[in-house]
Amino acid sequence: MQKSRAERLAANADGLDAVVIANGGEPFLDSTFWYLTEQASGSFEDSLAIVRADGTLEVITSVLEEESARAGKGNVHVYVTRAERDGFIKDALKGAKKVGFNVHGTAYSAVEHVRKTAEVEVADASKAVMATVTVKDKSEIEATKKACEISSQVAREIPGLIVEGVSEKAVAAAMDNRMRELGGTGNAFDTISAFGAHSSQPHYMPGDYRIRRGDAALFDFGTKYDRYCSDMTRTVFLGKPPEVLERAYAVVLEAQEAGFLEYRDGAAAKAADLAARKVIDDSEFKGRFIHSFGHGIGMDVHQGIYVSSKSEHVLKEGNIVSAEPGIYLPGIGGIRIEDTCLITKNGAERLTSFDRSLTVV
Ligand SMILES: [Mn+2]
Repeated sequence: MQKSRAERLAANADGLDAVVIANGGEPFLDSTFWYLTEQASGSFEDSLAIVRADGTLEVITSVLEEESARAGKGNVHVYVTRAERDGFIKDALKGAKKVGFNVHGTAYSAVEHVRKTAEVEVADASKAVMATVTVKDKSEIEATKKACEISSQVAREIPGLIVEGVSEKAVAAAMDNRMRELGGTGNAFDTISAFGAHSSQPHYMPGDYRIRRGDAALFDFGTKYDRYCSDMTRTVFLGKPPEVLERAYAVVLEAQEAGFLEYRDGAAAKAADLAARKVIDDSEFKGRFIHSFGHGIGMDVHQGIYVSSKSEHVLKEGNIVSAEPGIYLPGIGGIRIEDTCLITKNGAERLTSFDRSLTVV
């Protein structure tokens, strides 16, 4: 029989008596909680998912979430008072000495509360959590594909949204709205809509600037579907752009393909970054690729895998990662092309799709 998600986490958490996923109040919620419990609904503030070494899953939640909790995985314990909550924590960790936490996704106060309540030694289980959640199962891949289809459809509609004089904020709002209309359950992150010289800032926040002929228009956007994220970027032009941006576009396109071709099960993640970086650094745009090539994508849009030139990660079948090289020219503009990619046995599959060739509207 196939292992449950909790059993897979327990197997990755060698040497620990339990792994505790401890939600605090919003925004200190750990997506690993939903990964393990597979809840369709609920906000689960102050709830815990506790995986013991044998792979059993105990879910401690408030009466507010009881109905959602019982529809998901694990043995559900419902508390009304704080004292009851503490009692369930003690019971779930009975006999446990060394307990792991997802330290990158958990509030310090939540860790301290469990440590004192159950009198356990705290360890870092974040590597075990990441090793588990970054290898996607069939249903996770299906949800991600759906999220990617929605954002790809919106990408195809971009040329129709770019008319002279439209503002960055207006196009971002239209794209967000279309993602919801197409079945998305919310943005994966705040949409980046950057026109003209603004596009040279990789994490630009859309403003009131109105597009002019000759401007680049860079859009980085994604939706959630069943809690899973898509992430894609396209750069198009309104009218003929400055020649330097046309040349930069051709280089980014080549760099994305060079990196993408390094993606496969068993390959070092850094090989993709280095291949893309070589294309850019061998061009007139040397040094203008100022971030890493990619990152893991899951319930969190930046999840667990860093595709940088220093990454130690070895790619595995079922990893979902972005491929997103860029060239940034302050005062002129920037180009980025990004797809969400699924690592397969012999290569990778782009889950987002929209013509990557230079598009002049
Ligand atoms: Mn990205």
